[in-house]
Amino acid sequence: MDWKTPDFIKRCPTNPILDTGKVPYDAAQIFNAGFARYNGRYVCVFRNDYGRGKEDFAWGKGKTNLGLAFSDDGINWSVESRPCWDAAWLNDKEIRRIYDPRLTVIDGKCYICFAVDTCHGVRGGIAVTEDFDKFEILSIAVPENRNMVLFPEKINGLYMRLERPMPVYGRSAQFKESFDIWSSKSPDLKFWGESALVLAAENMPCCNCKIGPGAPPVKTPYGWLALTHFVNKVDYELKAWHPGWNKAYYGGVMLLDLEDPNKIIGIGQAPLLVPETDYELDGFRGSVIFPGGMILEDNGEVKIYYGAADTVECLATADVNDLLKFVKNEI
Ligand code: BMA
Repeated sequence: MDWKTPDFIKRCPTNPILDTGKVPYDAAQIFNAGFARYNGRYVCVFRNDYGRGKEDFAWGKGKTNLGLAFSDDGINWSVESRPCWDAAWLNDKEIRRIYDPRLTVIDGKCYICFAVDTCHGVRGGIAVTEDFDKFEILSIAVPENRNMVLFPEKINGLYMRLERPMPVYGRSAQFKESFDIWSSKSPDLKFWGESALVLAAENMPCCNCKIGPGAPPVKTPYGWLALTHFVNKVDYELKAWHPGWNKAYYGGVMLLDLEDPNKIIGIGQAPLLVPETDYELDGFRGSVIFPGGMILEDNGEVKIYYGAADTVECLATADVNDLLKFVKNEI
């Protein structure tokens, strides 16, 4: 597969913008973060895996908490002295780990979607915070579901999320891991319904496995820009600390109808982000790009944040007009 990241995507020259070197507590991998502009600053909540690393790789030893960082420009980050959230603080024996946070600001409050590993399956949670110190959990979906992202405003009177359930029984052997992107709606961010299939994995260009939402969608006059990730399984071992790793993750982008986001009105026919640099190709799981944040600046620059190789956090930028042309296959 010789796809290439399109030329209009510019990787930040100081990538990775966040790595363990910036974290003043136990940290082995910093990745799959959520981003927002909040109260005049950029804020980032990142996944921190610790307790095992490249040298002492062993299943079962690893732990995860969520870290917090602030920035004035969205590029240079300073990490707070302590993690901001940890499943251990919830005092709930069912919940083992929270990870892969996604941030959406709605009416002045910051909402955080996160994956939850529990003793009885993987679930998708939504919490709200105003200070990144106290988090109030609003809902946690039934298993198996994760990769949730919230739209930043109500649409036709209802909140809306994209999500990625993981159905195993209903699919044929050929599509066993072909998980799709769905949506649900809610009057209050607690009760969710009207679930609908938005994009089936087999309809995602360049993908032979599963897909999922990337960053919370961003509004443009032409539709909601929504980043995705998608997976290509290969029949050889990719460079990684994880023995036998064979799934390459790419970033993709689509455009959803403003009034009815279940309707896809444009989708990039090629990957938007292809793992190409050392920090994307080598790490815990090499060849992984996992977009989790997108910020549209007033000058039309779009900041795209992504976890790379499940090890570091990176930034790429693009002009919003190029992204809009890309989803319409005009470039
Ligand atoms: C997914 C999740 C992500 C991870 C990705 C690549 O299934 O576990 O957290 O980044 O795999 O390893």
